Amino acid sequence: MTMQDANVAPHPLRCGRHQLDLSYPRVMGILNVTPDSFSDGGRHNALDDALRHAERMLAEGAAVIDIGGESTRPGATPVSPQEELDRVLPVVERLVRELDALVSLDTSQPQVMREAASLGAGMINDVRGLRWPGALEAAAISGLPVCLMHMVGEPTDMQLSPHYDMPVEDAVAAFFETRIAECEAAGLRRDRLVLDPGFGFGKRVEHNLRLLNRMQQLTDFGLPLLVGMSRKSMIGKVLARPVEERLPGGLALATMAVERGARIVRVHDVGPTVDAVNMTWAVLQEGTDA
Ligand code: 7PJ
Repeated sequence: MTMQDANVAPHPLRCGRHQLDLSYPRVMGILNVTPDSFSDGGRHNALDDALRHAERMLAEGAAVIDIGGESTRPGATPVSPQEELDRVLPVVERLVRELDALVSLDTSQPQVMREAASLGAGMINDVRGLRWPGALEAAAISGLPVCLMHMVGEPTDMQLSPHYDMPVEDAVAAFFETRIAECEAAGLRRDRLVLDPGFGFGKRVEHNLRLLNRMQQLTDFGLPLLVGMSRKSMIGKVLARPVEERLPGGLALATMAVERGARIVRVHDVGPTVDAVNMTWAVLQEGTDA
């Protein structure tokens, strides 16, 4: 496959009242509303802070705001469904009403999916790929697009001893193959799916590097690819940088992901990533009529 093949424009995603044009790579801004979210240090817990932070990310060019109320950092303790609802729903409601933002929900809980959808959220982002009981049904009924992420294990144990019996990119592709079929069988149409290899979820640094390098083969599914590597430990491990010094590494990874076909890049640092992605895209489009 050539670079150009990976850049064939996928269909626009219908995200409730919004359309997400994926004919070029877009940036998704991360809005954590967890007390222990490692990258924001809990500073965005208050509703007003969250709103202001989202507003800034939108101004910097984020196409989507991804709200997460469950910490999925390695070793994190699970939150109760009620706690997650309490954290997340007021933020969804205000982002939709006051900013008319395209909101994505980073959740595995069917109840959160249902209530967020009824408040006007436009996308579901499930790191567990709709594997929790009731999640597949809730997502199917919502009518919203869903990001299916690959993860081995659970956040509590996934980084203890990640191991694959086959090349990691093949394991990820096999997971997508099965999961896409199961989604379709449950009435969730293929054209509502977005795929994410799940960097850092049950993967050693070698797995992450290999997966990124070979990610282009995942474009064979003909579905948009989303990647999340912002500030992750793969950068920390390669460069020996603490979390607040991982932006340059993250921009390099975002660039490589776009070159390999990613159409949504999920990051904390929206402004710098928008520039990196747009610059990469300009080079990739050189010589085409687009
Ligand atoms: C990801 C995510 C990711 C998708 C998180 C963090 C940990 N959702 N949620 N992909 N990571 N789709 O942001 O460091 O990689 S939470």
